[in-house]
Amino acid sequence: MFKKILIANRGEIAVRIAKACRELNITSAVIYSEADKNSLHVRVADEAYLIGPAQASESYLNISKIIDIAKKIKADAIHPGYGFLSENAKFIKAVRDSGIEFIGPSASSVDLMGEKTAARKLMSQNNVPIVPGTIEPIADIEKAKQIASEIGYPIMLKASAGGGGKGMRKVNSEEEFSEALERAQNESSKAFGSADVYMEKFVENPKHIEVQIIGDKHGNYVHLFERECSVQRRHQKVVEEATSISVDEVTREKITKAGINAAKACDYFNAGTIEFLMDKEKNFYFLEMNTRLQVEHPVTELITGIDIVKEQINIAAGGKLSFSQTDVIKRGHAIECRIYAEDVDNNFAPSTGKILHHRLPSGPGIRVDRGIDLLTEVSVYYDPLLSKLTTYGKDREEAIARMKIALGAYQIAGVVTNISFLDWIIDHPKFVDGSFDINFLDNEFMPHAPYKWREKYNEKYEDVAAIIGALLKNKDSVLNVGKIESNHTNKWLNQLHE
Ligand code: MV4
Repeated sequence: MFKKILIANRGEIAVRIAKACRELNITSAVIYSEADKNSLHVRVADEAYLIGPAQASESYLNISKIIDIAKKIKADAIHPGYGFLSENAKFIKAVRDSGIEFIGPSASSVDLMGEKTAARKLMSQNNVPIVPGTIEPIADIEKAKQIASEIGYPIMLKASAGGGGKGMRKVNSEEEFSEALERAQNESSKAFGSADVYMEKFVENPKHIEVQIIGDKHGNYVHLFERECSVQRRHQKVVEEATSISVDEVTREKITKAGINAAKACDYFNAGTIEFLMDKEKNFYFLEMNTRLQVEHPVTELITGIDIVKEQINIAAGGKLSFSQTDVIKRGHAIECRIYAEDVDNNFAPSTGKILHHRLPSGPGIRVDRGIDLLTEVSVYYDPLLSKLTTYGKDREEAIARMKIALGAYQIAGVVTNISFLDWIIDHPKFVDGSFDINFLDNEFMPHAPYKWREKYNEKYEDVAAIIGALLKNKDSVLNVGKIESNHTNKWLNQLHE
């Protein structure tokens, strides 16, 4: 087993990985930028090394500096977390070439899955359903129009080198096709350095369902069921669940099998995720594979009892999966809410500042994965994810009930957060009955309409804030506030600190 792991990341995921290291008796080391001196990952890890200025290119994305530090401190392995360099095949090669293990898949798996047409081709050959469309990039416009009319409009044009929603274009009719293709190719070549574009049938109002798999270096594969990730905004997930209320047992059997097939097809080792679109008839289609640990892994951990990060480390060290498929039992339901530093009322603009007050919810079935601590600076340089609030229950109703309590009790002062927005989602009839799809937030959340959600949510919380404010006029410490069940005291707490 490794003696020391360098965590090449920041925020909540760096904290999460450091905790796995501690359990495994592995020394954890982190890098941090000048903007992150007071970040929680620096406080939690056994060792912390300043890497450079705030700009990610000078710090968390700087391959040679990261490898230099890893060598200097004699780290056996590097864990990349998610984002940053986690799916960078050049980085993976550079790490392994310098004699350090990369806690993740082979560079070739990452390369293969990064090229979307190659991935579609491989999946279609390995019993993984893909969205009907082309396998090769579009070369001949007349032939492409022919194919489009056969699969039927609307269709989607997607960049072969794209992904995650970047470089996509919907085409509604043949009249739009030529111009749309030209634009898609232009954009793709500017954004990704490749003009290759392919075509898929447009799937109407689907759900985003993804399958968690883990493979080791000995050819063993397991799945850890699916996650429901349809509640998202501009390709940023907001609420995730394990499992999905819309996946029945028959579909679960099929989609998890497809996930395993996908992993085997690219000789994958490490934890990985296969994304699917699922339509109203429960047909599902491969979208892409994420070759990394994902933000939403806690919901899967809670329903299976498996520590995905510890498994990743064990697998990278050459170990076999510590369990087999028959050991994986789904129990209960879990929901994750992403707490972002953003101002929902101001078109979700990022909110920056210093964390002045931070009170965590607690109680049965409540887990918080956080990257912030008192006095942590939330800057413009990085993702605005502050923490992840995950609740577990014996069933979905219990997980929802606990989420409502936990959101109400969560207090953060110093930055504006999306907590009341999350509360609105969890309370929404379409969330509760499971009828939501990927268009849920676009269709239901209308900040410029009659502010329905604000009347109900913000005003309620402003009342609470006023009461707390009155109670605190005697300048008691914020730590002795007593019974606060609402995060919406935040406005008031900010004033107190000023
Ligand atoms: C689609 C689609 C509809 N039809 N492909 C967006 C992210 C990228 N991974 C794929 N995406 C989509 N591909 C076809 N053929 C709709 C989306 C899509 C979406 C998918 C998952 C989650 C949220 C989404 C939001 C808008 C569009």
